[in-house]
Amino acid sequence: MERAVLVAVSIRGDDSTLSPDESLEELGELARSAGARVAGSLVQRLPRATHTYVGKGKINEIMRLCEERRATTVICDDELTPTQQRNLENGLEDIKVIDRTALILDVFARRAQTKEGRLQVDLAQNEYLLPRLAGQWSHLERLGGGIGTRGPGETQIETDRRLVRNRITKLRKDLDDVRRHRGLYQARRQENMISVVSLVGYTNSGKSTLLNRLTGAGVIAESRMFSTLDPVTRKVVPESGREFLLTDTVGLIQKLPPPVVAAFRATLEELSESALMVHVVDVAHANAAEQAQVVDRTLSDLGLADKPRILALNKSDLLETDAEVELGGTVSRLLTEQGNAVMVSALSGRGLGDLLEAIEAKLEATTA
Ligand SMILES: Nc1nc2c(ncn2[C@@H]2O[C@H](COP(=O)(O)OP(=O)(O)OP(=O)(O)O)[C@@H](O)[C@H]2O)c(=O)[nH]1
Ligand SMILES: [Mg+2]
Repeated sequence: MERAVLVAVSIRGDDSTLSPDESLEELGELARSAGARVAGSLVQRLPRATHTYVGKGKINEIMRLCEERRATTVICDDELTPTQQRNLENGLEDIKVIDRTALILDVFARRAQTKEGRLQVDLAQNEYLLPRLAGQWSHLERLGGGIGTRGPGETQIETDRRLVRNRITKLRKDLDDVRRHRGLYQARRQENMISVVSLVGYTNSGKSTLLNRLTGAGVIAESRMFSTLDPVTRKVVPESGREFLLTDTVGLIQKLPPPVVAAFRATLEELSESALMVHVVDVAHANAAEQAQVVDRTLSDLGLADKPRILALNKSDLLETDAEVELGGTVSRLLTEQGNAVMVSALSGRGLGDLLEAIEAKLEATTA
């Protein structure tokens, strides 16, 4: 198992949703989802961003920590610029340097199952790679200008870039084809006039578990991050009331890398075709409120702020056992701030009747 040291910097005045420690905790979960073992971690507060990601002096400290903990990999909690990546790699000698984006892409690559999912991840990986190709050949670029410097190095960069660009074009086209095919299904679905309800939420909040519980669909639900990458749709047949289709979606996360958003944009935008969104929140999570805020913001960015929405406060079974008093504040705030909130537990089944009723009522109101 790969042993990794996690590194985060906190730049004065940045307005991250999570504190550096909370963000590192999440990074640790991501690392474990990618099959790594967290051997140690380190946070540095800096007045401003640097070309080495951390401060110069910190590099030796990271080296020592890696030696002490027998770690071979350093994972940074932000997306590194190509320059930061190169400088950090030079400073850390034999230690592999990975940034948050590369880690998320790695987790995604492990999870993608359908053709569309694999194409999306492949596209995101290539988009991530393109601006970083130059860095890999920088030892030749650094020779400076003049005679003899337009040698094989530069040619190689050009060749590599062209190959990656061609691949990106091809992947975009393949994705379009896959989606057009799915679009046909959607058109048929709309002809049947059956409403589509989509589950949205932070990764690991319990969307797939809820889908399984309500529809008996065998969707993988695990305590790993990003277990769902591919939209799964199943029919829900309530004991009383109308049938509707329920769709699971990829989980969201803070600092979601731009290439990932770009690659998954079309899938996420399909949410606009659903009649209603159920925002699933893990109320038992210490950062439930922050996670809900990240989801709200992402949905707004996708132009979905006005889409009818119900808040499903999931994992309520854990509130009775864990520090309920402490969590109570967040929960009651979420409950009152957002009008349509229902306490549920996908695991125990608690509140699912109420959720179905709320969905029913909202569908009546929006499609009437
Ligand atoms: N205690 C408790 N655990 C739950 C509940 N709902 C889901 N879980 C657990 O939470 C973990 C994540 O559940 P998933 O359904 O995979 O979460 P998801 O939102 O689909 O996650 P991604 O697909 O990764 O975005 C699993 O271990 C579930 O068993 C619940 O109501 N109570
Ligand atoms: Mg899931």
